Amino acid sequence: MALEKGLRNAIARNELSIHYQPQLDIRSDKVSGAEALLRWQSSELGSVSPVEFIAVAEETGLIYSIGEWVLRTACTQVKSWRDTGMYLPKIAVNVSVKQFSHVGFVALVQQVLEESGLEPEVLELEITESVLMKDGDQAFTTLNALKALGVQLAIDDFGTGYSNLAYLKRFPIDKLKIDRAFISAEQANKENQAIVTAIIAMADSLDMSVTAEGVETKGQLDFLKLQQCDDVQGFLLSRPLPVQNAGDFLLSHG
Ligand code: G
Ligand code: G
Ligand code: NA
Repeated sequence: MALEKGLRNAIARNELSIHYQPQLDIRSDKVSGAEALLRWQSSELGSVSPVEFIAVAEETGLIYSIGEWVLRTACTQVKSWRDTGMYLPKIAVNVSVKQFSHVGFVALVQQVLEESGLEPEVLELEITESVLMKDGDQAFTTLNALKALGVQLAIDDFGTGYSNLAYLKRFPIDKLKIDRAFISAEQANKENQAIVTAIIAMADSLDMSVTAEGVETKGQLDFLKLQQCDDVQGFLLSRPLPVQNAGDFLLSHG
């Protein structure tokens, strides 16, 4: 299969890159972090969406080397930004189900933190609810080991899965990222607004912070501010940016 073959060589051929999407602390109006989003510019297939190739990487096991590359590249880049005085308090890195479940994952995170010199609290790992559902006891052990390293833990795409209050409180989670389906302008309605309000209240009672994804309009931002949402991410602030542009963004928003 062309995709798998191309993906196998993508790292060696320097075809992978990371785009950084800034996040804003609503209260202080300051940059609070960025999410690392993987990009693949294939010599044969052109630009391929992560939605497509992450699935293939999971099936083939290529996710281990690709995930390691993302973690190392993002941590090294952010350490370098911080060392040169650019303000970026946090870098969020996506972790796939398979990557998270791998026995060597915690050791890998520890190794990358040591090698890059990045302060552990600056790294935020984004996992999906399915990670918690797959094997709750294993997830519990791994999440606690990651917390012991000092990293931050976020649940991605929150609201789309099965998580409930009783279930979530068992795990050492620092943040919920509300799925952009609930924020989206096309789906602006009372039901979605009620879900957002409920998620924020729930997170607050569990001492978790909340980031809203996919914020595209001032109206959405105003609503989230009123609901006391902590952070926002979305096209209103910025699209995901190539590394050079992300650096420029940080310089002009520091
Ligand atoms: O930015 P964008 O449309 O391309 O991202 C699409 C999806 O790909 C998102 O759901 C995002 O979480 C996922 N994704 C992007 N980068 C990574 C990555 O480094 N690892 C994993 N596992 N998923 C990623
Ligand atoms: O949370 P996840 O990693 O699944 O989401 C990241 C995805 O969301 C990426 O594909 C990114 O490009 C996309 N994205 C980021 N901000 C916005 C936005 O404001 N609107 C829309 N439609 N997509 C966004
Ligand atoms: Na994500």
